[in-house]
Amino acid sequence: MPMTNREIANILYEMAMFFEMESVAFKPAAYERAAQSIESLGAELAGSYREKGKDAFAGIPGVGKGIADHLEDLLKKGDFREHMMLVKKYPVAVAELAAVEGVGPKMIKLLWQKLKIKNLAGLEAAAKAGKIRALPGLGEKSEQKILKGIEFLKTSGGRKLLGSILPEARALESMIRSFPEADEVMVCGSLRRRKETIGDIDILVSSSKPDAVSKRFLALPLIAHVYGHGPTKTNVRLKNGLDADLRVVPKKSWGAALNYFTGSKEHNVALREIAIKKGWKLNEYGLFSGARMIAGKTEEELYKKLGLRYIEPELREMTGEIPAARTNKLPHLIGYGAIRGDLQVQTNWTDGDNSIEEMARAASDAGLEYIAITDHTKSLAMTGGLDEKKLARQIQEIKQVNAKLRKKKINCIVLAGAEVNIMKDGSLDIADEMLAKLDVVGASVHSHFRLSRMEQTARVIRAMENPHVDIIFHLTGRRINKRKPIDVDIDAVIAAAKRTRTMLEINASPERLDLKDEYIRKCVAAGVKMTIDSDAHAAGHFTFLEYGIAQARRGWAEKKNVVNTRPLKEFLALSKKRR
Ligand code: DGT
Ligand code: CA
Ligand code: CA
Ligand code: ZN
Repeated sequence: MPMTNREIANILYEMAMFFEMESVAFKPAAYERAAQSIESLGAELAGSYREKGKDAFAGIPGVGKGIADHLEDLLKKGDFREHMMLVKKYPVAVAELAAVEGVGPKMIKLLWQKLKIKNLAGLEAAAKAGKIRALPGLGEKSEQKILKGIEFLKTSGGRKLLGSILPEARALESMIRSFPEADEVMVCGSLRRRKETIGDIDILVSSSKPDAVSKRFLALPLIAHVYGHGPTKTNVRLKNGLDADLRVVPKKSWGAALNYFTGSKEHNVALREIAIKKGWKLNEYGLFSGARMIAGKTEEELYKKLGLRYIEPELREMTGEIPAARTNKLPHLIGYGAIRGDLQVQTNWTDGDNSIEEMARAASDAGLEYIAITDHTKSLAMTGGLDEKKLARQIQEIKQVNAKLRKKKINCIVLAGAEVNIMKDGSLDIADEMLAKLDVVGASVHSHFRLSRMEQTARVIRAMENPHVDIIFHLTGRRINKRKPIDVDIDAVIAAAKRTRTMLEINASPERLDLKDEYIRKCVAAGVKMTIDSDAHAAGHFTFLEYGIAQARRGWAEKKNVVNTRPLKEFLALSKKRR
C-alpha cells in the first residue's frame, strides 16, 4: 500500500527532529521545509510517482536530490535506510514527545540517553517521580512545565486540527462516492460544522444496498482496525490514527439522517423538542406524525416543517441559532469564495519558502486579486526579521514584481506590508516613518506570552493606538493543542479596535484559527472590521483561507464584516492613514 502525503510528511518531520538530536546543521530546516511542501500538495505523491516516476518530485519546494531519493524509497519500500538507522538509534515516539510544550529534540535525546524515556507515559512517570529535575541543565521548573504541558495535551483529548483532517476526510468521501452502490455521500459531524478540532470522522451514505457499501468500505486500504460493523453501522480506526463512523441510510431518510449526524447533539435535542411540541417525532429516519413520515428527504424540508429557516451547519451549536431561525434573523454568512485578497503573506525574505513573485503567482492561481507581503520584523531575529533598511529594499522589489506581473498579465497586485512585532510595552519594533511608507501594517505579539491580563491588554491596545497599525494579526497567539492564548480582556480590546478603527485578523492557519469563533461573534456585534488571512509561509498555503472562512462563519460573520472581501481600492480606502 503506497504511503499518503501525510505519512510521508510525518517521516520527514521525524527526520528533521532526528537531525536536530544529532546536531546536524541545515538538514533539520531542509527536511521540515520538504515535509511542509508535501503536506500542502494538492495531489497524492503516490499517484503522480506512479505516472511520472521521479519527475513527480521535481519542483516540490525543498525537495532536492537527496530527499527525492528518500521519497522514492518511501513510495517503493515504505522506508529508507537513513531513517531506519535513526529509528534504531532512537526508538522513541519523537512526535508524541515533541507535542509537549517545552520539549524539543535536544531534550528528547537527553531523556532517552539518561532515563530511557520513550513516550509520553514514560515522560509523565519520570516527571512525577522527580527524575527530570536531576538531569543536567534542567530543574524543578522545567519538570513542572513538562507536567503542565502533558496536562494541556490530555485536556485537548487527542482532538485533531480541522485543517489536517478535512483534506483526508474529503479523500475518503470521494473514495466512497466511487462505490457503485453508494448514492449520496457526505462527511457529517463536527467536520461538517467545521469545528476547529475534530474528535472523529462521521460519514453518511444513502444506498439501497447498505451491505455492499459497508463491505467495500471495510476493504479500503486505509483502515487499520475494525471496532465493529453491522449492515448500516461501521466503526473503524484509520491508519492515520483517527476513528471513523460510517452510517448507511435509505434515500428517503437522507435529510433527516444528515441532520442527525451533523449535530451538534445539543442542536439535535432542541429540534426534537420542537417536533414533540407539535405532536410529532423526529429521529434519524425522518419527521413523523404517528406512523406517517411528513419530512426528512432533505434538510431544507425538515427545517421548514419545524417552522425554521434553514440553518447552516457551522451555526448548529445551540448558541442562539434556533430563535434566530424562527424569527428570520439568521446572518447571511460570508461565502467560501468571498475572499479577494490576503493580507498576511511571508516570503523567503524571512521564514517563508517562496519569493515575492512566486507567492503572487500562487495567489493569482488561487483566485486572489491582491496580497500584502508581511514579513517579520527585526526583533524576531530567529526568522531573520527585516529592519527599516531591508523593508525599504523590499518595497522596491515589490514595485518591480508588480511591473513584471502586469506585463505577464497576471492579475494579482502585491502590497507592501509588514508583520511588525509588538514589544513588551506595546511599542513597535519599526519606526513610524517607515510604517508610513507601507500599504498595510499588521502588528502582532510574538513574545512575553505570560504577562498579566492587565499588562497584556494595555500592551495590545497601545499597539492599536499607533496610527499606522491597520490590523492586529493573530490576536491571542494561541496554537491549538500546543500553546495557550495570551490573557487579554477581549471586550476591552474589541472596544479599542472600534475606537482606533483597527481591524482584527482571523488567522486561517490551521493551528491558529485566531480569533476563535466566539470572539468573531463579539466583533460582529461591536461592528469591528475583520480580515481573513492565510498567514502563508509557502505557495501551497493559500488553501488555508477556507479554514479562516469556516471560522468566520462559525462566528456568524457576514461578507460586510470582513474587509478583504472587497476589491483592492475599497480595501485600501479603509487603511488608517488613508482615512
Ligand atoms: P466530535 O466527533 O467529538 O468532533 O464531535 P461530533 O459532533 O462529530 O460528535 P460525534 O462524532 O460523537 O457524533 C456525530 C453526530 O451524531 C453528533 O454531532 C450528533 C449525533 N449524535 C451522536 N450522539 C448523539 C446523541 O446521543 N443524541 C443526539 N441527539 N445526537 C447524537
Ligand atoms: Ca465526529
Ligand atoms: Ca462519531
Ligand atoms: Zn505572526
